[in-house]
Amino acid sequence: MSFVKYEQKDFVGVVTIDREKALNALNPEVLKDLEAVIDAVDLDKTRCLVLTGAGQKAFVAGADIGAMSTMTPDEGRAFSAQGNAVFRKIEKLPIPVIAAVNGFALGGGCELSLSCDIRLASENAVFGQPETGLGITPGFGGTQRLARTIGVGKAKELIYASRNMKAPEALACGLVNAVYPAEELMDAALKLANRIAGNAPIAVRQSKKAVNMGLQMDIDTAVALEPELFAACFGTQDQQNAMTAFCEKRKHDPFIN
Ligand code: CO8
Repeated sequence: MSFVKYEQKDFVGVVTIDREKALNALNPEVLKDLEAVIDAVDLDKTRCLVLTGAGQKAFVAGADIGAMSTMTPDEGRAFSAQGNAVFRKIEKLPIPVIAAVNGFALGGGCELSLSCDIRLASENAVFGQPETGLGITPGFGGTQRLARTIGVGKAKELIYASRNMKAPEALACGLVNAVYPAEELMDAALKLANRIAGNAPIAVRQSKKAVNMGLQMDIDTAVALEPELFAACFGTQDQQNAMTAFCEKRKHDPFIN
């Protein structure tokens, strides 16, 4: 039995962390299942993923505290490395990933959402890095991605003080793009995913690559990268069909590449 479910809905894949009794907390087995599901995504027929948690209460309430409570430093290092490897794999997927944050996204849960391209939240979502209150640092990328996403000062405050924030504050600081009533979240996430899936797949992938790679470079190197990724779109059937359709003032055909 896997703790992570996958459902294909046309060009969109829905990944659900399914360990509801423990509020979808991540232990090594759940991380292993998540990695297996991500590895199995058919990138020829999937253009966007939505990642969520099972149930009404939690996206992911963190790494499994019970499992961590008896870890030695070496075991802690291995667990941190395992989570970081899986989350980096999600971040580096060629297709966009939307986190539909349907409740608690604490510790490893907040970090998992940060490895996604876009976060949408339900009104009952709660974000935070409570690790210092448990005697540890964030260990699945939180010290890095939270600061890059919401700014250094705010990230340090949340981490040092182990202070959680509710959906409106997460929206105000740019951690999430939008907040919805819980019952509308999944529809909103699928609508956005389908809109992304309706655009030219190669162009979307090149755009993701440009933003993510560019953020790790100095601005001169980054703006030199952009023409390369831009150029790679020319000559695709999608580019030719869409631009010809525009010039001929007609609706373009569905994107195919
Ligand atoms: N780990 C294990 N079990 C959990 C976790 C968790 N993180 N969160 C919830 N659960 C379990 C509870 O133990 C409980 O199980 P049971 O029914 O068997 O007692 C069940 O889920 C339901 O939880 P609650 O009864 O506590 O539900 P409440 O609605 O009362 O509270 C909260 C919900 C506020 C989310 C509460 O459960 C909570 O505070 N959970 C812990 C949140 C937390 O601190 N998360 C951060 C963990 S640290 C982390 O994520 C580090 C990541 C990096 C790791 C690096 C590797 C070394």
